[in-house]
Amino acid sequence: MPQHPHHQQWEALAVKQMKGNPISSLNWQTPEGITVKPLYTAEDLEGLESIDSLPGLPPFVRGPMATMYAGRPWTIRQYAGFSTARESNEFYRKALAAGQKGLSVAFDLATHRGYDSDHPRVTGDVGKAGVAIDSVEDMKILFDGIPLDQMSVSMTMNGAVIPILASYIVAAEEQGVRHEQLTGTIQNDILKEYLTRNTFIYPPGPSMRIVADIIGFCSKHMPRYNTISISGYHMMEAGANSVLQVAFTMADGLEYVRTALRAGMNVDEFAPRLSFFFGIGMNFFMDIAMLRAARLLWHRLMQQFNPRDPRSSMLRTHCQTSGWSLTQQDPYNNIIRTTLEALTAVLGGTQSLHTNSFDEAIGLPTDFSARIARNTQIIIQEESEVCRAIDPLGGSYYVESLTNSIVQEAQKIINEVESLGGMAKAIESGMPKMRIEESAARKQARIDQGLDVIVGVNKYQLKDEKIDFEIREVPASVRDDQIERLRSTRQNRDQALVDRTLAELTRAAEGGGNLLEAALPAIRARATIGEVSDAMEKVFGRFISTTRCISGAYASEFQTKPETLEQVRRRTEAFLKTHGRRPRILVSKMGQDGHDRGIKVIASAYADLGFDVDIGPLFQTPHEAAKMAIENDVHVVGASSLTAGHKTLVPALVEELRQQGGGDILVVAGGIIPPGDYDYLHERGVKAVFGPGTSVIDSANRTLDLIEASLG
Ligand code: DCA
Repeated sequence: MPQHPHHQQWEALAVKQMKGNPISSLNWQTPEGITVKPLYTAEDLEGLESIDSLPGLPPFVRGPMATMYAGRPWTIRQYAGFSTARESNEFYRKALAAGQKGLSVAFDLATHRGYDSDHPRVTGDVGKAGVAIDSVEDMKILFDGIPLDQMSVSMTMNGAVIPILASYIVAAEEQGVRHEQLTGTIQNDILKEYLTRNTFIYPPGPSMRIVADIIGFCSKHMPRYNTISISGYHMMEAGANSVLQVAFTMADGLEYVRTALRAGMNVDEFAPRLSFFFGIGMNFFMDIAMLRAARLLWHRLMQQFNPRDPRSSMLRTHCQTSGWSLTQQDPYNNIIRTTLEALTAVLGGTQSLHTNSFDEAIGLPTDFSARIARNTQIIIQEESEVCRAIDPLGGSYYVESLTNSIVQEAQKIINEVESLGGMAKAIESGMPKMRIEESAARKQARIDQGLDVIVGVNKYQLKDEKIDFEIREVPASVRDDQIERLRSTRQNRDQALVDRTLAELTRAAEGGGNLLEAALPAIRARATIGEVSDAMEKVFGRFISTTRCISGAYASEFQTKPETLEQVRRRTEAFLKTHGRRPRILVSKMGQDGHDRGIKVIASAYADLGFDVDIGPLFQTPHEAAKMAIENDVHVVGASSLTAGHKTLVPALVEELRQQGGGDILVVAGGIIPPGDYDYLHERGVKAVFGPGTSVIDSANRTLDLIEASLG
């Protein structure tokens, strides 16, 4: 396409307005490695693939449905769950009455990891970051008064996916709902757990068999049910930029397709019910383009399997606004961030959407904050009129060009993964994890230098920060309630039947039977989630991950303010001279919380700053963390908590250190900790609490102050 006839005129004017600086100085190099120019024109559309396609038709860039929101808007589906099944059920019913359209269940971490609420490893986790479910009795209460033949229910479950999906099916049976009537989605995406989220139970091999068994059972018996939600969200939250998110998610998808094909299924039997899940961050146009690029890529990648049904290569997705982009500082700003991110998802053509509550960097959403989050979507849907025209940004020079750039960049990474033998092998090699962690460390360095602006955090900070809204707290008594109900379930069941059905499940795990099918009789007999998980663990074992740490990424991104970095390095060097060794920190995650972006960033940045850093394995108990700290002779333990376990686990760590003879080891905490809990922690011996948004440089300096003060 020839240049615009007035291009030179524009250029002359622009150069003049820039006082002679070249226009290229306005180019922006994105974290994805894409160069964004200040102006896009028709020239940029030249040769672009599928610029002329239509919605509902391959390659689906403009949306999977022909009429998109003009015909039916996306599903308002808020991810929620906390405390007991009874409390969560009440919350769901209120939300549905107030305009929510689909359900999305958040389970607590004990359930995710296949532990009953009375297990000693989960004392700090029960009912905290989601609802506690111990058996089908809890599941029935969760959906009490919610007709499962009409309501589409998404369940975020990957580890204990067999007992949870079986409990859902049995709860529906006991409502009189047949399997084929069930509609909804099970996350069932185990690969990304090894990569980022860490709520796995078994090693990768048996876990992939579970995925295939679920796809197999549901394709046959639950034709309206989405058998997997292939998720990039957690990669984004762990630090992946948009290209990494889309590339690794597509590569995961390919791995699942191949697994199902290897299990003997025909591509058109299962592929139309694969679904996706993307995280949406603050780069408005980038993530609109990311969703459009994802649809194009999936269509392209699926052609190798020769699907006949067009729906087999049609990407449908759920989106969630970014939790990581929320700030604890000046938190009402989060409403605006979430609104922008929601609009991104909508303009990108999502099928279903969760909008975060503004208080999620501080604690669990309250009724008030959940209402605002829900209404954000309702207002976009019902007041803004954006639903009227399909893919309104189709044909935009910038968005189409960006879509194409993401396709190209992501395809390169997908090719790289394929050359390693697919995503399962790539994960074994550590490549995707390293890329994501590097991207996270670089982002942190840009924020700490003020290059990436976060209002209220590294710019326009409030002098006098007051948080005066209500925060929801889940009482520790929830665990007692669960334990009581577990006792009554165990008392009132036919134990011989439970034993027999569990033994049959173990046999299915050893042999080749479908695991979901084999779990159903055990769940009907009131076997608990923990017991069903154990019946398979006997054969599969429990997976233990190793935690590695990248180095150099934080420091190498830290170019604009090298003196701040050097100042901390000088301090750690001086410390080495004075004390004969470097300041040594153990970063630890206790309980079942697998969100490890924070500790990974801290670990690699502190190492770059001259600390000796030990990283504890995931899922430590306070006893184990204290033992490791003493054995490694560290000066300080940094405990990170993102899932509301801090009031139980961090004081328990201080106490364990004292009891095991390490009372001189300091404890600091970080993560999502409501400021109202700081005093509680300080009173129990925690020396400092670093909330979200604390610069790594500041936390390192304060940690050094504390260590030096304690050593006199
Ligand atoms: N015209 C006619 N029918 C339409 C239109 C339209 N414009 N748009 C959607 N529909 C139909 C769909 O085909 C679908 O029918 P089906 O069940 O027979 O396939 C139905 O309306 C529901 O729409 P859909 O787009 O599938 O929306 P959801 O049921 O909300 O499913 C999906 C979205 C992403 C596929 C699903 O996997 C999901 O809900 N994921 C959520 C995951 C989640 O919550 N994760 C939490 C972290």
